[in-house]
Amino acid sequence: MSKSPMNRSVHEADSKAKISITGSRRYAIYGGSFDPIHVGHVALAEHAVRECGLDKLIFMPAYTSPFKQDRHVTDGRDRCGMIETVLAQNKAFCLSRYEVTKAGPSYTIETLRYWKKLLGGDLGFVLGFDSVIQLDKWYMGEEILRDYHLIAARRPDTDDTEGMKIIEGFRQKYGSRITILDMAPVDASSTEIREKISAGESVSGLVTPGVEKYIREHGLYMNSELISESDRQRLEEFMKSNLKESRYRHSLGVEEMAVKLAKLHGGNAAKAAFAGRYHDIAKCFDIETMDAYIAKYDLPRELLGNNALAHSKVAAAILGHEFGVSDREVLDAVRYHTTARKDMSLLEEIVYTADVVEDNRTYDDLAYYQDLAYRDLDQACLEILEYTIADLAGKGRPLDRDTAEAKEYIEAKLKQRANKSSKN
Ligand code: DGI
Ligand code: FE
Ligand code: FE
Repeated sequence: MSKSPMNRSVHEADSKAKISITGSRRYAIYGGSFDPIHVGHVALAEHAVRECGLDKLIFMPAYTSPFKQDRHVTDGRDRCGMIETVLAQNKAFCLSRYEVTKAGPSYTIETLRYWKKLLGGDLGFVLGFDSVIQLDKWYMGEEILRDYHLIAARRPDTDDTEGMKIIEGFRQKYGSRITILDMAPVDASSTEIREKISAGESVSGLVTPGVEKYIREHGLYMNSELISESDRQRLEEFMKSNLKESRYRHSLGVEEMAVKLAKLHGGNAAKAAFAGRYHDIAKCFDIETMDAYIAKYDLPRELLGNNALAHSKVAAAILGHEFGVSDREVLDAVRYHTTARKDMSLLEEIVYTADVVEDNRTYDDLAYYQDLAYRDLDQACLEILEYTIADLAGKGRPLDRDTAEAKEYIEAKLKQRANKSSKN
């Protein structure tokens, strides 16, 4: 480790990533795409800090090209945002936006050189065992092997005789300093986590609760077949800037409930999540804005001045026209979430019901309706329709034809079900 006296601060593009450097200290860089950071990353980081006596372990999320075609790309700001939620876990943890803000791919050696110069003296580099034994094939790999303290995570359950020979070779040839960290594999992978979220499955245990909350609040890793990553980001911003806090919370509540109902009743959880999350994006428009959209998208004139009925039609039009959503089922689930309609799909029933029984609702019978929705979705739909129809009548408001027809449809459906089961 360096003996040179150091006392300065490093300011990066983002002032949050300020790292104070005083005295002779041990630092290491831990690079990766962290998309998302998961419990395996955190466990390895903790282990490296402990075993190598690190004063700072710098998470260095890598730049990813926004033009990558093979899969979604998560914005560097979000990958950093997730890492920020785990920093409190260990006082040695810190985050650098050096690579993500460089707006272009970096060679590892460039990052290492930059930080070695900045921090002075010795610098560690955390990576997997499989990567270490390949290092001589990397760009400027010999320099990495010569000048940096390599911290390699090794799974204790694999045969690494060959790997250890290579490492011994590196030690002799380059004088490499390589610390092997034996680590029981933590069963988490970023790919698996992305897939689970996109399928509406839980990732608790695979990421920390803070990361889970971040992912949920930012709508990360939602079904990439429904919307491109850049459209999704714009849509999130659109939703946040157009909804009041309570309506935003309701939307996340509907998403959560729709996923739950989809799982209970065999629906598509990813579509349920998407439609649930964005069903009310037009709910808080003022009359002028709503009417402008009705005109713009040539929606029925009778919706003019009627925000209660217009907001679902306008939301579907906006999702389709402005955010490239083309999935018919999803658009219909949003379009008919207020009125329901005859021949409604399973997804439409799910979103219609979830809207009314999500956890943030406060009416007296919430528990009753939730329980009903879990047990019998058709029956829940029917009872919600009956309640709505009575409520509208009580207030002297006109009943929409779709609502009336939806009630008849569900009644017939329930009758058919009863007939079938009595025959069996
Ligand atoms: O947007 P939310 O508040 O979450 O819920 P929602 O989309 O179901 O909207 C509820 C409003 O819609 C409420 O004011 C009643 C109104 N509504 C529902 N069905 C009908 C209706 N209004 C009329 N005029 N006719 C209907 O059939
Ligand atoms: Fe609504
Ligand atoms: Fe709603």
